[in-house]
Amino acid sequence: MQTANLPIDWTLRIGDFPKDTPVPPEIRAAEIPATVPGCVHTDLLAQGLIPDPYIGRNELDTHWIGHCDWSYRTQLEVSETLLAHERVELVFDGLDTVATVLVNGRETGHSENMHTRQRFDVKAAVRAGQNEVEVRFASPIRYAEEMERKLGALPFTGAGANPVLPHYMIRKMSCNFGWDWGPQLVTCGIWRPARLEAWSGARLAGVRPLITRADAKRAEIDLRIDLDRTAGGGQTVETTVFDPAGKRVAHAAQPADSGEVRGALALESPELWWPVGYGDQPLYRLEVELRDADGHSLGKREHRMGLRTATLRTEPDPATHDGLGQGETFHLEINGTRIFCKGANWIPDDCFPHRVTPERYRTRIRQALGAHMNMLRVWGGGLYEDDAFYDICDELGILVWQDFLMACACYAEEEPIRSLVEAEARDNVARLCPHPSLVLWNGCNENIWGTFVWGDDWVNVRTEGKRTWGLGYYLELFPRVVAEVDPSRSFWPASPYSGTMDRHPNDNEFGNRHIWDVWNGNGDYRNYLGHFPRFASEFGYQGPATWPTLVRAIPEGERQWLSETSSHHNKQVRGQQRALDRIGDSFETPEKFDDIWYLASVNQCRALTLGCEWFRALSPWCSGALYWQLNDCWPVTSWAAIDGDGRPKLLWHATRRFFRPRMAALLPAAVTPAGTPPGDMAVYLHNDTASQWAGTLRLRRVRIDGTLLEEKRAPFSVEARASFRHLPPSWNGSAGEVLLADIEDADAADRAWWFAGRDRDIAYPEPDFDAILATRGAGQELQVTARSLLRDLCLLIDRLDPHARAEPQLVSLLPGETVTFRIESARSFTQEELASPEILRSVNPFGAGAAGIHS
Ligand code: BMA
Repeated sequence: MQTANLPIDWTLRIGDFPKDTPVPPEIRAAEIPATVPGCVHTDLLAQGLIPDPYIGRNELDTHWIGHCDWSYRTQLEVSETLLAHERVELVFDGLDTVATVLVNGRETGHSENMHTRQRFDVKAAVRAGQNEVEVRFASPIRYAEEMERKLGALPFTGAGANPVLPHYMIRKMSCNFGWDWGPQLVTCGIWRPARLEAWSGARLAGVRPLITRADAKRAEIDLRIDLDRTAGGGQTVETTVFDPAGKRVAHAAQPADSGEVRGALALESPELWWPVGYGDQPLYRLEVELRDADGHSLGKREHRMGLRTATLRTEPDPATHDGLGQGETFHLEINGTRIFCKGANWIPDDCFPHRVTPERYRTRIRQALGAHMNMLRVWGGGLYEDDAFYDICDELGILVWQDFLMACACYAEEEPIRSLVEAEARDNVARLCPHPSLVLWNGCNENIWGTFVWGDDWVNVRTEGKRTWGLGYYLELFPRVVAEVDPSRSFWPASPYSGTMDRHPNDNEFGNRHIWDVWNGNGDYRNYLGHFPRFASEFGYQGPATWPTLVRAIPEGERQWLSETSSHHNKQVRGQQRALDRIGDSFETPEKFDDIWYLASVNQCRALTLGCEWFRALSPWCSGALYWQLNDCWPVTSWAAIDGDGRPKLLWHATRRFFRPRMAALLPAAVTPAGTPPGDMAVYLHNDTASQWAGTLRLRRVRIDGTLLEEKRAPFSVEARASFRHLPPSWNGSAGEVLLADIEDADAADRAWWFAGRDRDIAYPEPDFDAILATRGAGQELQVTARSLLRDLCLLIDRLDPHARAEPQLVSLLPGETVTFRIESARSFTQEELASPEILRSVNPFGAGAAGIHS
């Protein structure tokens, strides 16, 4: 096999566009320097031909781009030796989306799926020396509209506050058309690497190591090797496995006489791969080499393997669960061990995904790890991510739930879509097969649920049966592809889904759930306590981007909560207003932008804290809490924990606590449907470790001025991987009182707080504290000692330096207690700067009387 990479430098030209498209004159005839991998938007941006769509409302001035055709051209030097091969192929790892490929003016390929790798035979078109390669892209918007006319419109949603476009009629990253957290930046381009490959006889097309057994004694690998071949024969494949220390532990050679060569490998006493928190992530190395009859190498592939089994267990409950009913389990087992999945949903990290480098993936996934997550769900309106994403998850022990890319729509099952979908599924299931982190394939995002609850149009599509709407993909095509290509992986038809079409797809007792009627419904986050999912794969609460990110995107004059630009940077319909309403559930709504920003951020943390503490408390009935969403793709107020510039929001800091392996939570006891009497509080202890956790609980009832009213101690003991509820008799707080549960354990000291009543009814004391700045090593520390009770204290250091970080955040203190904020920054701060009311904030000014609101 001989390879020639296509050059990075290309030229971009505009093609056809509808008459009234506002194409700037300087673009109409221009030859624009372009980069591959890349896309039209980033090429225009690099040349200063469009403004940055992430800033202000610039996005609106770029909407014309998606209505135009575009063409990319480059020159490629090809050698005689390369041409001498039997096959010469132009290989694109990603063409976005409706692309026609010409070599020296001759059409050599066409593709209509961004998500599928493409390989075109160009032998007859290429010549020795200089060649011209051109890729013509048709407007994705006009294509999708045309497809919708051809196949007939079906119900779909997703756009949020963006103009509505039929994202469901083209196999392209759906959120590119705008989502309720993302702008509408409909682009096209060669978004992944491209190259020329030449080969003779046979080519290694893919390697699928299926782990069929992995336990302390033995691991078994059903190895499937995919070959492309010409007429000739006589090749062999040679397989070698190296253990994590680099020692060769298995070797086999066999004839390569068909399109799929199968081999069985067995390893004794293997080192097992585990998700983070359950064990290590040893990675074996698999080498597969194809040789011709003379022993010459025809190509070699290397993959890392993690030896583990992964099974989704959906089995009938043997009995009713402590007042929670009887249904079916929905839990993941790795190597036979049940995992409580803690994590979030992943969306494309940039609207232009070629900008997401392996380093950026690593930073983001490390942030998930830092927040004690062990699972990410790659959401169906985005992408099958680059291999680098899964490589990093393999290394760090982050489990991946991967959606097939269908979201918030009914999908036609007719041609040409059907074949495109099948090829896409086959290609990606095969590509991602070697990654141990990938543990579940899921059919779609909300597409079954929609046909039960999103109005007559949706329900009719399902009940009338006149049209296909995608169910065949979720119940037949995808499971069949997974069974054929990678039978070692579990498959589930949808998120949410209850296991059969005879049940409501968002049932408590069966399958997985999306819990949106809190944020989208009556809103008050305390309503999470009324939900009893087996696995919550989505639930979320909005909060703004961090201050520096927001300031970068919203010009100074527009920094009011409901200004046009602030509203533009919240893509949910009435999103900003909704966030204000939600502040109003707990607080008197302030008027100052800064104050709203802070309270909206705190509110998001409180909501997800309560939700996640609660879903953990429901273990083992519940076995997963994946909130919506880990990341953002641009500067926006959204449900994310990490904003569009990659900065951790306060929610990230809150997550670091509520997903801790060992933690305490205070929640109302009267939350099971069977119900204990209302009013009492319970201490929930979560122990997500492999050993029993025992110690003493110190329970206190304190007045808001800090006076101790009651104190008791109780021993506790929580089994490994379990949650435990301690119910102190008639323990509750009346308004103006605070309950505290402290874990007196040197290794896992923790404290849970419960403030009786809503903030607006609590007469918090004026915040009173001493702050001392100290230098520790290369950094600074701020020690704050409370003189009054302080609630949700934050050091908003990135307001002083956009690159600075401080930890911890959201700390509540009793009078006399101290917190030390560790500061990471290239610059030094003064004590006055740090202790100023905009930087060191608590919610105290926003309680009853709301002294801080009008100051
Ligand atoms: C769910 C997701 C996304 C959406 C989010 C917030 O519906 O699957 O489609 O962005 O909620 O509304």
